[in-house]
This record gives sequence, structure tokens and C-alpha cells, in this order.
Amino acid sequence: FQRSERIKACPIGQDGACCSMCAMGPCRLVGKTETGVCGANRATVAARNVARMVAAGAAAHSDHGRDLAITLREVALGKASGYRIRDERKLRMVAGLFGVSTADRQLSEIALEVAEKALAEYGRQEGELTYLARAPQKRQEIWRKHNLAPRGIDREIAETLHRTTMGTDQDAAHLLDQALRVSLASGWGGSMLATDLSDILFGTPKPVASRANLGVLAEDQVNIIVHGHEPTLSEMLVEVVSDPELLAYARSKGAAGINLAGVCCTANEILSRQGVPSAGNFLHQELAMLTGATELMVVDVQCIFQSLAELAKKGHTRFVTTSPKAMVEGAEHFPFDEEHAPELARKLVRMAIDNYPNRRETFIPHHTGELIAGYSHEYIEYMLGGRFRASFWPLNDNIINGRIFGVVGVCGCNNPRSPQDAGIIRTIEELIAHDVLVVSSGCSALACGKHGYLSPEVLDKAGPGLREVCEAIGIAPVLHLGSCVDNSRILTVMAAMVAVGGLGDDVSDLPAAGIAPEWMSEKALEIGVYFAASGAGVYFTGPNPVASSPEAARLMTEGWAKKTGGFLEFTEPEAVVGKILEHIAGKRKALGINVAKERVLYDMEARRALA
Ligand code: MSK
Repeated sequence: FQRSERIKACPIGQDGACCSMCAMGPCRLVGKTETGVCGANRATVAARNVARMVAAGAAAHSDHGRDLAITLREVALGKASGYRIRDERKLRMVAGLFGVSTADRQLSEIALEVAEKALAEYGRQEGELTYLARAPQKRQEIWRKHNLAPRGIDREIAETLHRTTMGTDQDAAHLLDQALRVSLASGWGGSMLATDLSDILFGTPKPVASRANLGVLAEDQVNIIVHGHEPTLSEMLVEVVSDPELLAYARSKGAAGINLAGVCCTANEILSRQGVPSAGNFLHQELAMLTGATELMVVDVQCIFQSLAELAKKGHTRFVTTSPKAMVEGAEHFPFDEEHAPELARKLVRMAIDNYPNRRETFIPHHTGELIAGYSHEYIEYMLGGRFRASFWPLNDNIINGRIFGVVGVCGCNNPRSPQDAGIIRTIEELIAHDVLVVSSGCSALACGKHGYLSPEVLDKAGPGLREVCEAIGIAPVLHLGSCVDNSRILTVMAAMVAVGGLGDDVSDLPAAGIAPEWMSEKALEIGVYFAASGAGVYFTGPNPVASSPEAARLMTEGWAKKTGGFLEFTEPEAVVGKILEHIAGKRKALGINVAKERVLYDMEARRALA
């Protein structure tokens, strides 16, 4: 927070008016300067910057998915003995999507072919990604009509980098179309694969009770924090920390036990599946270390502050990087590989235990939020309809009858340019008070957890209709859907809502929207773009990378709305909830469900007539 006070954001770069694509610049398009040295105008420069950010976000999420496909392949080949297939049903579902035969075959054979098919999606040169078929039919036609259907995941990322090099694509609308296409390669490609493959390997989430905030750190135990995005090593750590031998070793050093907690999306991965508590979201990474109670912080990829290495030197925390892709100067590096994952996990836990006697004074803020996490789309379907009648119909029905006004995804990060969590919580409070069901992911979901919004306890803050539905089902008004890559679960939920009927025939018809109140990462922008490309209205508050170009901003709102039915608008925090409610009201009106209908009570005869 002090650093962000001291280092003011560069207003030229923040507004998307700085072009650094070649060494003739950087060109800053401010004041009377309308074009760069090469003649690129403001719209081209802003659109090029946005496209590059989206490609970087897509690369991060999709590479995460690729690593999981590799892990699945290693498991199938018997080269990753610490892992196994935990959700056979999901493996068979994904096999079906890829056209992999499952009859009379060993699970390992199916897994191997699924992993190979998944990896082939990255290098596909022509055609379309297989998972696009999971979208509503009309949505697929829109993508085809506007040439937005992605080919291979890597191909779209590479083409975006090519198009944005100096002197290549210099038409803002054309560049922004490519931003849509590369975002779809992640949303319905790399991210969706990451979610599915994680579920196959580590289990599809089901609701689980846990806690979040710095108070989950234990005064009398060895505290280990995992941070980043990948579930592979962290899942292994979950297994190892309850090993009796290691627990005895911890006691021999004077600790009462071993306490594992997470930060950011590695936290979300093991919170959703194993109920491991979270020490907080993005801006808690340094704070968790500052408590003086963290013996070991283990990081993998994405959203990791370089400052952690310096901070670790000021206390006793050992700071360890584990991804072969990501080293941090000053950190200890123990590279992860699937084959030796159990040994690495044990080694790291021993390291943390050995460090416990070095602990000095501690300052643990005793705040925690009770929460329920782990709402996979499969579980949402089950909870709505039960084991034999699992269906999204009750959700659609309650939207149609007006008890639920709409559904909004509240996603994305923290940004020290605004008070931590304040924008997220304010948005959620206002939405649920207006009977909007909220689904949340990433660091926004953890913010909700910290502040108690993932618990049915907050139902008194929900509007009467939403409250009635949530009480009947037994859920909170805000559902935790997982990590950043799990935003793909929201795509799946939207496709299912369309499929079940009554709310139009495309995602763009749904009374739904998305918002990132405190975004900072390229990945958040990419997520927003793939929702817009999928037909959703998306709002971002905070930094606006097209502020310098009204033309680029218009293309992402009106321009995209004409093509995809979705849009991405950067707007003021005070105005955003009003805009979302207006957007949803417009969708309800178009569907003809804006007028409350009389409730009809059916007697047995009427029910028989229905059947
Ligand atoms: S971790 S991308 S700060 S949500 Fe997924 Fe959080 Fe944003 Fe990183």
C-alpha cells in the first residue's frame, strides 16, 4: 500500500496512450500528439495494448491448462505415482466431448487419449476448438459468422503477438476482434480444460465449510502458505501435512501441529476441493508474511510479488519458488515435477518444521470469515434438482417468476489503487439487496469469504425473493465457484441455463452480467473479454486501458454489442450497480418477464394435466 502511494500510476500508460511496440518510441499520445512516429493513432495504440494484454492473460490461463494435461498424461503412463484419477465420471464426460471411446477400456488408456487430445487443442492449426461445441448453438453461429471461433490455443496467442508487432495490424476494430478470438481460446479452451482436468485429477468440488482471512494462521502450529495458481503441488502438500510421522516431527520442535493455508488462486483450488482455509486474497500475500507466523511460503505461478523475497529476509519465513517457469531473485528454488512431487512436498514440510524454532514475535490479526466454498456447476445442478432430477430449471424458473432478478459474476483481483475489498463488497451488498444471485471466483470470491458473504448467515442482507430461494435450497446469496480458471464454470452454467429453456436461446438473452470491481491482472481483462465474446455484458471499474481513445472504448461497447451481443465497459464505481441493474432489466423486458406474474397454485388435477 505504501509503494502504491509512492509510485503514482503513469497516467499515459494507464489510459492506453503509450505505444512501446518498437524502439522508435515509446510514443506517448498526449495533448496535441495524435499519432506515433509510425502514424499509429490513439485507437490503434489502445486496441493493440488491449489485445496484447488479453493474449498474455490467455497464455497464462492456457499454459496452466497445458500443465494439467501433461500431469494427466504422466498419471496415465504411470510416471506420477503420487497422483490418481479422482473423478472417473468427469474423465468419461470429457472423453465423450473429445470423441474418445470409453467402452471396454482401462481408465489409464482413456486418460492417456484424453490428455493427448487436450494437448492437441493447443497446436491445432485449422478448424475450431472442440469445446466450442459446449456453447449454445446460436452462440457458435455468431462466432462463425464474425470469424471469431478460435483455432488452436497457441495459434491464437501467437497470431495476436504477431498482429500487434510494429507495422502489422493497424485497424482498431480488427485488432479488437482478435482480442475476442484469443480470449475465447482461453475461456472455452485453455481455462475450461484447466478446470476439467483439475477436477479429473483432484476431484470435482462439492460444498465444503472453511474459513478465510489472516486469522486462519495458527499461533502454536507450523504455518505453511501456498500461493499462486496451480493445484498440483498444493494438493500433494494437503496430503503430506497430515502424515503422522511429520506431525510427530512438528511436535518434537515444539509445535502443536502443521497448518496449511493458501493465498490467491492456489488457495481457491485447495479450498474448493479440500476445504483448506485461505489466509486471504492477492493483497494479503505480504501481510501473511508480515505476521511473523509463516514458516514457509511456497509459490508456483502468477500474481506473486517479487517483494516477497526481500520481505522474507526481514523475518524468519523461508520463501520458495517451485515452478520451473518462475524464479524470483533471492528466493530458494525447488523445481517441481510430477514424478517427484511426493518427495518434494515432504521435503518442504520438513523445511517448514525446522524453521519453527526460529520464529520470533508474531502479529496475527484474529479476523476470519466462515464460508462455504466449492460450487462446481455439477453441484449447482444437483442442488437445484436433486439426485434424480438434477437440472438448472429451478434457477431459470425463479428468474422467470422474478424472485431472482438476475445472476451476476463478481470476479477478479484486488488493486492497491483502491481500498482492498471495498469495491467488491459494496457491489455484492447492493446486488444481493436487489435480489441478484452472485457467483464469484478468484480473489473476489476470497474477499467475499473474508467478509462473511459466502455464508447463509448474510441472508438477511438479501432481497426478499433471493432470500426465499436461497433459504429453500440452503445456500448463501453468493456462491464461490473457484479460482480464476474456474470462471469457465460460469460459462458452463450460462450455457446450461440457455439449454434448459425459458430464458432465450443464447447467453446474450440471459438476465446476467459480469463485473470486476478491483481488477489489476491481464488475466482479469482476458476473462472480461471472453465473457463479452460469449454474449455477456461486462463492467470493469478502476483502471481503464482505453481511456485515451473514445473510439476504442466505443468499439468494445457498441461495436462488440453489435457483433456478439456482449460488451466490456469501463465505468465509475458509483455508477456500476445501477448500470448492471438497468442492463438486467433490459434483458428481462426483452424476454417478457419484466412483469410479475400471479402465482398459480396447482391442485392434483392440474398437475396430472401438466404431466
Ligand atoms: S489470483 S489474477 S489477483 S483474481 Fe487468480 Fe487474484 Fe486476480 Fe491473481
